[in-house]
Amino acid sequence: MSTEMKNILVTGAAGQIGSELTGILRQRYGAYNVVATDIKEPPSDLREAGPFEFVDVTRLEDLETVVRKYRIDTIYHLSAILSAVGEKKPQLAWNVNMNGTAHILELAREKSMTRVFIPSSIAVFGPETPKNNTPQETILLPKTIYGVTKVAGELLCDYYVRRFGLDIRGCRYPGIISHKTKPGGGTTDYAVAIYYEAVKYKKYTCFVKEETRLPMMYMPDCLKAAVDLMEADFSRLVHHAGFNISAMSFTAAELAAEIQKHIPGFTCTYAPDYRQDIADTWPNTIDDSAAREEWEWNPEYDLARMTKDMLNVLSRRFAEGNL
Ligand code: AKB
Repeated sequence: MSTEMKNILVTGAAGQIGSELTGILRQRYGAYNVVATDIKEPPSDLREAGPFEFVDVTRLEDLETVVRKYRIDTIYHLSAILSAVGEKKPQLAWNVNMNGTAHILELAREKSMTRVFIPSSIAVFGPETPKNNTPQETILLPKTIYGVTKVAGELLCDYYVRRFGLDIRGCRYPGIISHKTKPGGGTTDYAVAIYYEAVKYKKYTCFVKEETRLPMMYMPDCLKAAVDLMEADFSRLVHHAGFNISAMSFTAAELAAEIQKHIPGFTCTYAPDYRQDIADTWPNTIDDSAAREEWEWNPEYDLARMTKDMLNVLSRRFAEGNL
């Protein structure tokens, strides 16, 4: 099996992570070697800078066609239904998350692919998991369908590594904060929406309580995790599909207070909804020592640095009439 990543496929390329990771991969590995795919229309920069194909990951034949056409040897599988939408549409979450992952893994096996990245999430944890400094090896009893599919996905990935000798990698992303593409249907989405609303209206109604503390990460670190993990030396990896990774952790009130340092008139009120129940089952902070040891994971952004950057970018776009 080759160890080179030559022809790369990205699923979910129009989503929050995909819309930025595709660009990074194109810079690193060549624009025409990275095929962006999604079920929905991509941003124009993604379509113009390299190949794009419409693919529904629940349809194996869609994936097979693209894999054959571009001789794909590496996949970044980002398509997923997140936690909040998953609770509204559990059958859809099961179909997209489980069948999508199973299709990717089977294609990787059939075509003896070089490497596959399938991200997991802090949603694999549940109320029985230790909440602080959550260990790498711990109780995985999620209460959301999204979490159920992520635990099953991790187990399936590890099975393919053990049983078929494939190279499948993944990390448990916390809430991801970014300014290019808004997240779709997650519990941690308030930590993105608050920045947009602060810049536009100087006020925000948050759908979790002020004392809700969750692990979060800024997009540059999220992208770095995907690239660093995929470029890590396989022989050093003890874990494969479910690396804990951590960058920062804050309560909704701490986030609002950080924004107030830049926008003094900003006010945040709290009106918890069904997403509070999901947030309450997830950890406060994560122990990511395995990722630090096995592939030198090292995040760069904390709450202060991220907030400065988010507000700079969004304020500029607002001033240009572009928000
Ligand atoms: C969600 O909130 O569902 C996601 C996640 C933590 O995986 N952002």
